[in-house]
Amino acid sequence: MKEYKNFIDGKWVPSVTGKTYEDRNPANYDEVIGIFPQSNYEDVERAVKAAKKAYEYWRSVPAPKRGEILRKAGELMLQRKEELARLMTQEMGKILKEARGDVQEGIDTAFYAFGEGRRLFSYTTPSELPNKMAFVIRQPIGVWGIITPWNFPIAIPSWKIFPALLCGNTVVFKPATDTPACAAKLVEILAEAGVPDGVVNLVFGKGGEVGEAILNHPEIRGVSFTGSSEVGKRIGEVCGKMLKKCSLELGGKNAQIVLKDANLDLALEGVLWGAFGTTGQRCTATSRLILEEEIYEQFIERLIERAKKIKIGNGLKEDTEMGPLINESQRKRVDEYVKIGIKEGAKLVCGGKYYEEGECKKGFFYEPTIFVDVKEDMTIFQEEIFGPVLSVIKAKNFEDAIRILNNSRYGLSSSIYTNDIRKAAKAIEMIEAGITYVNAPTIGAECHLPFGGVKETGNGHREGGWTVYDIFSELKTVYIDYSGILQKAQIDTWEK
Ligand code: UN1
Repeated sequence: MKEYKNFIDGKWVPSVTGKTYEDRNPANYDEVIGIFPQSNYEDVERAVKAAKKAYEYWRSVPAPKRGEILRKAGELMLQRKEELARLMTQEMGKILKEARGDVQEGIDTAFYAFGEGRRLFSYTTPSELPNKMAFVIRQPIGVWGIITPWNFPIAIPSWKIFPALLCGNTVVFKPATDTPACAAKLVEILAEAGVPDGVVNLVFGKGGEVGEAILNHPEIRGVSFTGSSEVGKRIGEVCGKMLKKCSLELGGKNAQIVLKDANLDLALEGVLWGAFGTTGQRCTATSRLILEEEIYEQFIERLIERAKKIKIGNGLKEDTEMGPLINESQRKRVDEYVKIGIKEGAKLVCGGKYYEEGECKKGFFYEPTIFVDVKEDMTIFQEEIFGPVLSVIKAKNFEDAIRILNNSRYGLSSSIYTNDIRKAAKAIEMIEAGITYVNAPTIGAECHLPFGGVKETGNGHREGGWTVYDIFSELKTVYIDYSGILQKAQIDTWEK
């Protein structure tokens, strides 16, 4: 069994604690993927020290050269795409096709970062005084703490770490305890691509120990986190007190609206993919379906029929359509929400229980689950479940559908199916979310567009696109006075 180590200052080193834990396959918990360190604050201390030292050199490397290293990393990821995808499926359960997509999102992000190395644009603007120049440059911030979830174990670390590095920052990376092997592979690739020692440091362990140590470390100047709103609020609080830069990507309760004029076949494919893809474990997953009343009954009937046919199993098999949940505590959590849904009076019409056929007995499988006649005050309508549970609700008309969609404390992704261009445009204007899809499901964000949400989904940042470079850089305003005399802004005029 492979025993993994932390990666600090360019070397694989054991944790000072000597404590370890087993990383297991959620589709078959008899299968151990590897043994990983359970690090503590002392490991973080070493990692920060290395990152701080490396920062002095890395910040001076020209951005296009930093970009070339990331291009190399992207090429290595491309060469090892299949190997990475298989590891991901074994480690966290998503089906192979989706795991390949996850790796592809990392590759796209690497190549996008490579291109950005020759841009990193800022702006120039005229001065109010003659013979004086004014412009803005981007500078790195320092050492970043990167804390990532297990649901996109290559894509999410990539879309944080690559832009951080491109801007000249160094990082201490704490991946989710459920997906350490993918993180190790990613860091291995970065080192192989030529990222200098100390620029990327990887520390395995729990949020309560490693995460807290990163968060509270005075030398860590920024924290980027994707995960639950609960943890995000805690991170925001500490970063606020310590005046650290902080970018948070948190929960979602994404809805798909289907209007009566929509292409219903398309809308059906969309909701199945949005709700049950990645076993519902995406921040962008569709967890609410809002149907206009005229099509309510017929759409539900077709939805149930299709959802019952979804092939559940080990994601390594090419014909599997839905893998397991990430772990037993997550499965229990999903099941508790289902029980609450029943208790509060929603009608369970599909699934709602553990799936334990054949080999699946050994994994954390759960059936695709659908509730209908859901009401807006129900817990399953309001809270993020992070599993294959879809709540269906009836809307009186278009306006009512938008109102229902906006009745949420989250606002990440959203979708509307309609062929009425006026309604589509109005929906784009009125929906409170960071992302709106028209005639496409709530999932499927691309790396070169801003990604993030409103309300309790985040703190106003957008990862992806060039907006992520705003997160990982600081602006410096530069004035060059070549008049040879003392010129006073706001006081002198240009007239002689
Ligand atoms: C997430 O769920 O945390 O749009 C990220 C999507 C993916 C990214 C999801 N490209 O669903």
